[in-house]
Amino acid sequence: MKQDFAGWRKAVQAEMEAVLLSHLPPATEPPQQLHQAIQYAVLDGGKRVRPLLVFASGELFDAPRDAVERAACAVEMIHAYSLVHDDMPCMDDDDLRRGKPTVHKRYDEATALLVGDALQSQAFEVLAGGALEASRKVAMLSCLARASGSRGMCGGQAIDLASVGIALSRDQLEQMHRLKTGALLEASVMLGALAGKALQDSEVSALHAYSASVGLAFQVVDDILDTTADSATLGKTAGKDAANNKPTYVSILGLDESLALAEKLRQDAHKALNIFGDRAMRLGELADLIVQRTT
Ligand code: GRG
Repeated sequence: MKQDFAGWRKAVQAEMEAVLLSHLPPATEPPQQLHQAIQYAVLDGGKRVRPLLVFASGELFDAPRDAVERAACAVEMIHAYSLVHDDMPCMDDDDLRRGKPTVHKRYDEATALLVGDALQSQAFEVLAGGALEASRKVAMLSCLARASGSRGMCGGQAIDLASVGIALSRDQLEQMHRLKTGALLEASVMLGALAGKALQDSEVSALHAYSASVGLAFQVVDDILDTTADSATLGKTAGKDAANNKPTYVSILGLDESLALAEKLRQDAHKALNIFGDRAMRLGELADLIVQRTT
């Protein structure tokens, strides 16, 4: 019998904690402060949504466990680096992340910069390792590089920084989020699949449609939680978007329409998975989690 979703999620999260630790330099290795700060940024925190997506699509395509773990580590390392840099004074200037002081507050700004830089390199080193055939690794490296660069997450962040106080249209807001948040979530789904058996074009299209819906849903829900939840629950400063005069789904559509949009995107994600039948159950459950989450 299949494990229930809560049990599966807990098991993957626990596995990720151990695997991330094994792929990070020991905190005792010089330069100790940098290595301690890297572990502080990555371990013991976060929902691990991206690794869960990698595991779910890896299981759907029968990918070897080591390749799934490596891909999940790589994407979580890129995500952790982005949070460390995003929190710095030159960007969002935040004191709280994952319920703890941000890296530049706990250590210092130079360390935070280096933590992000080192995590980005470490992500690609982990992805390049392991026993998977070279052509698959190249496809996966290229997928993650594209998703995290200026045509993906970094590009989205640049648009975000330039949009403070500006009235973005709904289309412009969507484009920003597709890059800033959606690109890495989509890469998570694709990396799990690329680590497994060869994909048919129809399967690639279905995964793209699924990821586009969950990627956007993730951000719509993030905007909703920013206005409805408190900092203690979120583990990060709530209400920042409004305080910083940043356009959000809630500011453009209002709360009720944003909730309805998140629900529509959840249903779209499920529809995209139809071609896989029951085998895509975990990806379906993750779409539900992404929309129904409270943190
Ligand atoms: C600095 C290059 C660079 C990029 C930063 C992702 C990002 C781009 C900034 C994060 C700012 C932010 C709060 C974006 C909203 C969506 C988001 C990525 C939230 C954080 O992700 P979660 O909720 O975090 O998955 P945890 O801590 O659970 O891993």
